[in-house]
Amino acid sequence: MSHISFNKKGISEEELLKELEEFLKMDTSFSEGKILNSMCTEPHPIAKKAHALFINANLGNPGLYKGTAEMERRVVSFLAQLLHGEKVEGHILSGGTESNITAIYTARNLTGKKEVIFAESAHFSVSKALNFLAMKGQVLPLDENYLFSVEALKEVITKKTALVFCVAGTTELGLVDPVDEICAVASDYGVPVHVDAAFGGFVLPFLENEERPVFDFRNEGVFSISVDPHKMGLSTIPSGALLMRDKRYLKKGAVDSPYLTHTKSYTILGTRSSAAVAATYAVMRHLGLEGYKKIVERCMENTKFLAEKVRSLGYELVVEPVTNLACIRLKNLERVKKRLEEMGWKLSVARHPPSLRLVIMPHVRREMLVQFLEDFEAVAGEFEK
Ligand code: 0PR
Repeated sequence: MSHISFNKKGISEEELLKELEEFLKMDTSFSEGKILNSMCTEPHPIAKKAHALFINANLGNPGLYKGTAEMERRVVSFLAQLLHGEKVEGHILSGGTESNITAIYTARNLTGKKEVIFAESAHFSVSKALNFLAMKGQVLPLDENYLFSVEALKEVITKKTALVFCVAGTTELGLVDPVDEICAVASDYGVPVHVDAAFGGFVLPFLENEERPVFDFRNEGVFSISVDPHKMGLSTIPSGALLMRDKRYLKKGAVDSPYLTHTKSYTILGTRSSAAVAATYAVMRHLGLEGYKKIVERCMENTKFLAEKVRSLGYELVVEPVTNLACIRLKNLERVKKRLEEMGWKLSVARHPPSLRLVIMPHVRREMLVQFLEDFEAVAGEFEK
């Protein structure tokens, strides 16, 4: 880490801005950065404006920020409508990690039980939650389609299970677990189901595909859903949301906060950066359902374009993309990735199964993909053939 002394006198704004410019150059920009490994994207300009306007807001003390608190209620209501749970309640949190931890915490408090069942494809925030909460995990292997295995669930679920955790839009492959079948099994044991739609929550509602399992509150067994406006919702960071079917569930984790304007605190964080709540409200109001649909459609067209081209070059995808994510099987995965990274591409790999993972977010333009495909053809041609 570089050492720089904390000067006695401050530096001028001009000098400081120059310094900041340098730091900005060191960061990767969405517009020029060849970023194919991020589930976040360039926030919508309206989100950035709203964020700046509400930079002081702190929903840790909502009585002082009544306007921001009202925006939070409205965002929760928009998300509830999007996910077909008109009466559900929730909070805007810092992202998928906090939402998942809160969901697991609430399930533990509600059931008094300690075991969470999840599949290998679940995001690593589940492991953090289990660790913090001193709970136990039952990790299921994936089925032959890389999905949560309902058969494996039947083998391990008992009345002692606190929660079944599944995903709509998995981090690695972008797949949707069979939430309806999972709910059917869980309900036989009276076990609640959490759906992590941190990524898929702003994608799946805008896709027309009758065959896809219904992942949202239309399934009676779905207890809670995580959905992140700071991913495909085009809001600013930090913006996640946790929705719960029943208000009573939300109260389960509440503690007294006697000296605040509201005397119960429901969220893990106390002081909460709430500018992103304003940003989420702004972008959702501004884009509306149709605006999001267009953005998601463009991402899906680009994903399909990429998939077809990759296949025409003679390579195989792990699965047909369900959301805007494509993974390519490669024999020399690490070598191909390294060489492409040397060419400036920002890439990641999936582990289940090992493959080159490409996330086609709104900042990924067609021209960027064409350029990537050219580089990929050359590099893979060298290492794979
Ligand atoms: N649930 C799912 C399904 C996720 O994919 C993620 C994050 C989370 C929960 C956790 O969300 P937060 O990171 O908001 O707490 N998925 C990406 C990942 O960890 C996030 C990401 C975003 C990674 C931008 C890289 C990046 O540049 O891989």
